[in-house]
Order: sequence, then C-alpha cells, then structure tokens
Amino acid sequence: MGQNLAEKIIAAHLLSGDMTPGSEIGLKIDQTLTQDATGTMAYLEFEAMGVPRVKTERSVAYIDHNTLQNGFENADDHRFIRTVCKKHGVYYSRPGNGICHQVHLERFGVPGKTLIGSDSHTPTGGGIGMLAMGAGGMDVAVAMGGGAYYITMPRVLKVALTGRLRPGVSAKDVILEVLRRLSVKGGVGRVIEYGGEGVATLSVPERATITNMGAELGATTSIFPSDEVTRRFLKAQGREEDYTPLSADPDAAYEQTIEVDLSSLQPLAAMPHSPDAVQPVAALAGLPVDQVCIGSCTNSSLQDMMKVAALLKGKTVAPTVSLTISPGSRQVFTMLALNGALADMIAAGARVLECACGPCIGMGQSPNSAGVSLRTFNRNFEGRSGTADARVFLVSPETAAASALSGVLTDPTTLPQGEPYQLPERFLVNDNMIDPPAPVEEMDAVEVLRGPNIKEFPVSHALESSIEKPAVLKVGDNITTDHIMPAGAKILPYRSNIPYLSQFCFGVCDKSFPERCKSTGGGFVVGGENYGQGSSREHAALVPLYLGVRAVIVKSFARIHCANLVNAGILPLVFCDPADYDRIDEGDELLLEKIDEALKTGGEIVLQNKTKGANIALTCPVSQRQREMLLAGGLLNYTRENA
Ligand code: MIC
Ligand code: SF4
Repeated sequence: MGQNLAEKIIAAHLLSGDMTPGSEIGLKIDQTLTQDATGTMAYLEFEAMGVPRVKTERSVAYIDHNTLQNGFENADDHRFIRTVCKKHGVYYSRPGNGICHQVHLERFGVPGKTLIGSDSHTPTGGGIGMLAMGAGGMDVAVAMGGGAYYITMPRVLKVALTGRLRPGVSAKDVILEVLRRLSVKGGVGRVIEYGGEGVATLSVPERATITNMGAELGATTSIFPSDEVTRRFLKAQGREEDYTPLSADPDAAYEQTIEVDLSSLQPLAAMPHSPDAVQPVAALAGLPVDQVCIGSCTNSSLQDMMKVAALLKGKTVAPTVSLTISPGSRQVFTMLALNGALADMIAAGARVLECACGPCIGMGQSPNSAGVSLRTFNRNFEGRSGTADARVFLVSPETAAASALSGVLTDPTTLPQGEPYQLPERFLVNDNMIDPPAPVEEMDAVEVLRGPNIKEFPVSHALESSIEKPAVLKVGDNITTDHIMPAGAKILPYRSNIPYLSQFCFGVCDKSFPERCKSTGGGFVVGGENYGQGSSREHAALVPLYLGVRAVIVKSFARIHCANLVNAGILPLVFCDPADYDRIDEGDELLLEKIDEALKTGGEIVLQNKTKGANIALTCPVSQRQREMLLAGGLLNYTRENA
C-alpha cells in the first residue's frame, strides 16, 4: 500500500514511536518560528535549557503581534528577542517586515520539511508542502535545542478538490465550506490533506489560506502537494533550489475522503462567534456593515490585495463603513506601492495599516458598540475584536471589498468580474529586514538586553499525591484560549509578565475568577467539549498555573492546549462518561486521591465530589512520556531531571 503525503513526511522525520494512528510519535524538526507575543516566553525557556545555539536548520523570530508600542513594554520585548536571537543562532524578522506566516511562506518555507511555530496558524506552511504545526512555546524551545516534537500520530483525511473556483469565489470560501462540513472539532487528531485535480488550479497563497484556517478545524495540520505551481512560486521568490516535488502515492489510503467541487462553491461567511457557523453570503446579503478589515495571516497575500484593489479602484468606501487594510508582508506592501494598487486603495478611502496582525488580535480597530465587522481573518471568537458586543463575520477579501463599497453584506459574484489575477513572474525580494544571527565566534560577546516587563515564569512542582480543592470555575463547550487568557491591546504587551496577566484570566467568562482563585488557593476548572481551542499561547496554561489551578476536567481537549497544560504541569483530565459533567457544580469540593500512583500505573482515576457524595471516573488522555512529565511537574522539571 502506498503512503499519503503526511505519512511520507512523518516517516522521513520519525525519531520515536510507530506510525499507528493514536500512538505518540517523536519528530525531528527542521525549522521553527516564533512571533513576539509567544516568543518572549519561548526564548526565556530556551535560555533556561542552557543550549548555546539552536540546532535546527532554520529558526526565525518574527515581530508582528505587539507592534502598538503604547508603553515601553513591547519595545523592550522586541529588543530582548532581537538580542537573544543574535546570540543563539536565530534569524530575526524586524517589526514592519510582516506577519510571521506570510513572510515564512515567502522567504523560508521548504516543501517536505517539518516546521513548528509558537503560533497556531503555523500550518500556513502546508500550502507549500511542509508538515507545519502550531505548538506551545516550550515545545518550540525544545525543538530549537534539537529535541523531538511529540504528537499523536494523526489519522489523515483527504479533501479531494474537483473543478475550478468561479470568479468572485475564493480560497477563503473553500476553507469556510470545509469548516461548515467538519466543524471546529472535526479536525481533532487529524491531518487534512488536499488532493485531486482541483489542486493545480490553486496558487500557493490560495493553498496557504486554506491550510492556515485549517487550524480552526482543530486539525494537527493541513497540507497540499508540492507541484509545478509550488515550483513557480518558489522560482518567483528567487528560491527555485528549495523546490522538491511531493505528492501522495496513487494507492495511498485515507481514513476518510470528502469531495469539494470548487466550481459549485459560492461566497460564504462565518457568523458570530464561531468560524464554523457558516452561511452563504447570499442568504445574509443586505445586512448593514459598520467596519471591514482586510488582512491577517489568512488573507493578506499580494493576490488577495490585488483583488481588493481592483474592486476598490475608482470607487469610494460607503460613508457608514470604516475599511482597514493590512498587507501581509513588506514584500506585498512594497509591490502594491510600486504597481499603483496602494494608491487605488487609499483613493477609495481605505485606512492602510502596517503589515502586522493588527485588528486580528485586537491591536486597535475595535468596532463600535454592537457593530457588525466583516473580517478576512480566521477567528471571530467573542470579545477578540476588543468590543464585547461586536458581531464579527469572517469572509473572503472579495466579499469584504464588495461590502465595504456598498455598506451592506454583498455577494461579490453579483458584481461585474474583472480579469483573473496572475501571480507575478518575480516577487520583489529584499531580505534587508531579516537580521541574521551572530557568527559562532562572536556569539559570546552578544549581550541579551532585558526590560523590566520581563518577569519570572511560574514554577511548577512535582505532582502532589492527593489534591483536595474546589471547582473554581465551570464553563461550557468550545472554550477558546481567548476566553482563558484574552489578548488585545490592553493585555498583549504583558505576555512576559504572568503575574500581571493573571488579573485577566477567564475575564470573558467570569471577571471574579482570579480573585476566587486567590481566596481558595486555586482548584479545578471544569469544562465541556473541545476545551482550549484556538491559539497556541502557553499563557493559557501558565497563568492558570500561577493562579493555582491543579487540574482541568473536561469532555474533550484541543490538541495544542492539552500539550501546554502538561508542559506546565497541570493535569488534563477527561470524563469517562460525558454525562458526569452535570455532576459537578462550581464551588463543589473535589478530591483526587493517590493521583500520582494512578498516573504511574495507568490505573483508573476516581474523582470524589465531596459536596455531592458522588464518585466520577476520569482518564488522563496523555502518553507515558507525558505522564512522567506530569509527575515531575511539567516539561522544564522533567527535562532537568532527565538531563
Ligand atoms: C492568535 O491568532 O490567536 C494568535 C495571537 O496568533 C495566537 C498566538 C498568541 O496568542 O500569541 C495563536 O494563534 O497561536
Ligand atoms: Fe496574527 Fe491573527 Fe494570524 Fe494570529 S491569526 S498570527 S493574530 S494575523
């Protein structure tokens, strides 16, 4: 039997384990990336490991999230990242150079390589045929130090693409359709592999839009073959030598295959507050719009921007709409400036922002009260925009631009269509904003500069034998990391200051949570399905750790967050019978006895609800290696013990 694409790359990087779906495998990691909001912590952790120079083929640090600098904090963190990278062998993409995933695709992505990044949208690299995964900062630090990255061997689902997109329908509509069918938990434990004759009709940036937002399926990653289209893209980036053809064997097996006929797709929108609440734009047409934001790592390529500029050219943004545009990289930005498209955007009334994450992570541009905001981004979680009652819809660049002009949600296929856009033969290549690391002989002389915003990260301790604590919080299904540890302009600058961040933990669900934790000395968090979906931010584990959370008991976990809990030394536990969720209320006194023994022997875990007089069976859904990590009190302690 032949291999699918994911299996081929995994087999070529397998360091431990066997490739049976569901079992743990260790992978050799060729490349890493970090961004600034998770990077500060990742480099502090890397320093704590004591490895002098990164051992990967390529490690890159990007500054793209925290670029608002309305205080010294961000600038200090940028300086820390710049100097720590210089010293330890990491390339540094300076602020203003663009969004990590867009720049990495343009300048560093290599088909067939493995990439992990401390950002959940790292699977963008799947658009160029990489096995690219989001991970917690500590896992990225370990990979930089030459250690393996561990995942559960995924099942592989094939999306067979047929046909060709109609004018006005775009790659965003493809991933919205997949989300509509599979839901935000449909990808858990899976790699989503694209194939079929429709693949050849999609450019690399279009493929990258699809793999980027595959993160919203909860998938381990998503991947496209590397073919002639990939070769042309790499050639246009002046990197043809990085090309290798890669595809699944003709007789490869898949867990499941679903078909998406590109020709029959129509423009789609994800409604508030979930990326899988998908409806046809036609069905929502006419909804008045207050704001339109175009950009983010999902839709900020030159191709996206050129389509937007063509729609805006010679027209004016509706008086009731505020339109922002953030190009994805300096390459895109410069090319738009040179070819005149930027002038068309500005003339139409667009508010052009720097090439960074910006409004996507709530760094400015919060909508008006109860405002309707159309965004070409990948997440519309509650509160993420910075306006608690805003209604955020996720749409394609074409739908966004058409609606910005009309002032109401508009199906772009109803407008006259121009010529299809062709990617240029040559992109404008200028890597002068990528600062290389110091040569080996000079690295010792580099001084790492730290500002006062950088505080110690919380230490975890070896697991206690029994834990008796209250349920300090009970939440429902699909809790995101934006619920657990919100971001946005007011909070994001403190990503290297866990004590400060702790005041905002679970603020979207219950503002009194941090105070309650202080009065009880922490306790248990109880949740529903798909707990911890969304971001890779390890702060969603480190902050609860700081507040004394010992265990999180849920119906099911999202992949990266579960790994982050283990790394932090917090017990992830799952109800054997999901109905037992109803047998715990907030405030109940809970007891786990001899939990260390149960972890060692793999025996059953019984939680006693002392308030209700009930016994509840739980499992700990982790590998043997992770059990040892939990016993040691997290990844850093475990690494120290095993060093
Ligand atoms: C996001 O889109 O939520 C982020 C901000 O990029 C996060 C990383 C972070 O929280 O810093 C992600 O997706 O991992
Ligand atoms: Fe940045 Fe938004 Fe992409 Fe996250 S999803 S990396 S915040 S642009």
